[in-house]
Amino acid sequence: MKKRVFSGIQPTGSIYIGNYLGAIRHWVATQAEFENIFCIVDLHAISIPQEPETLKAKTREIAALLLASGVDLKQSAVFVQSHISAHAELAWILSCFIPMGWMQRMTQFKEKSQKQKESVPVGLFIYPALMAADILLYQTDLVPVGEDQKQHLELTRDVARRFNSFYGQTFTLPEPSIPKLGARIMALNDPTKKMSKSEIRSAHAIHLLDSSDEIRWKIMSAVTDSRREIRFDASRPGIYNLLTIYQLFTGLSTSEIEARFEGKGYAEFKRELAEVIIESLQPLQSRYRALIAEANYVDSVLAEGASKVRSIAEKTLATVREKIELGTR
Ligand code: ATP
Ligand code: LTN
Repeated sequence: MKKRVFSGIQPTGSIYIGNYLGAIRHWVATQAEFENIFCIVDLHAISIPQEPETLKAKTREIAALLLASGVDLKQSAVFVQSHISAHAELAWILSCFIPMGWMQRMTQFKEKSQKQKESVPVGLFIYPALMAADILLYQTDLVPVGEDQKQHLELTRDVARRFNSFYGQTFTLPEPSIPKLGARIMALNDPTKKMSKSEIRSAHAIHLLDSSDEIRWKIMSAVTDSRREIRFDASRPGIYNLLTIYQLFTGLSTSEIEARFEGKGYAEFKRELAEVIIESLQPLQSRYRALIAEANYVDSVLAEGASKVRSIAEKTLATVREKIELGTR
């Protein structure tokens, strides 16, 4: 039996190369080995305010981008979180088994709530309970994510363990699968921060749908340092990040890359990096354009995805309800 993979992505902002290199590319690369479920997490997205029309458009956009990136519907199901109400129900139940202290330790919440203080929605605080529900509903073995999600995965395992110890074996304990390279792509305008969807400044991230000119401009204006040598040196975060991106797109080794740019300047390296990214994204972009023109097709893929996996989620939820003895039937 194949192991089951589950992962999620939010339909907010524009998908950028951090999401692609840290997550989506791995989903695609290993999909033949596993049984895969990929979820567009719109309930997570509304933990920060969303325009209804934008949310709808972004949900379709992400579905089309996943297909354009190579997600194969023969091997993987793609669906929208809110289409299966078991996610919200299990999230509530799990939130009753998660101590406040565990939630209060979540660094993503601390970072994201900093500016909002008292007006921060409760949903953003309990976001990890919903993520745990997503994963546990499908008896997931492996969760391929970027490094920023590691702590949420630990909480998921902790709550699964706690529930299992109260009620007997109910949930599979999921393992995180975090790539060795590319698990934390840094922002172009500030290489000390993670590249993020919530940051809208234009020189921050390269989006998968950026034009060639945008990509050239963003790479040329990426923050580096005043040194000259082009080396993989983690203490120089700007150039290190750009070299990592170059490596991930070309598949060359660190020594091959250092040799290639020996004696050359940052400008020359950046010019070549921009062309590598443009060329790598081009086939994806043209597949995307063809797919997004067929909104009905994309919607039907999502409807089919939900009908394919719904019974797995409902079975787990039924077991949970029985164990707790919720309701009388
Ligand atoms: P935000 O940055 O607003 O928090 P996000 O892009 O992190 O949003 P998602 O769209 O849900 O949120 O992320 C999808 C996947 O991309 C996750 O597995 C996440 O770990 C991964 N990811 C996000 N940012 C990066 C990054 N800078 N480097 C590597 N992987 C990333
Ligand atoms: N929290 C994740 C998105 C996400 C997810 C999931 C990832 C929601 N549910 C389940 C893996 C498994 C994020 O913000 N990147």
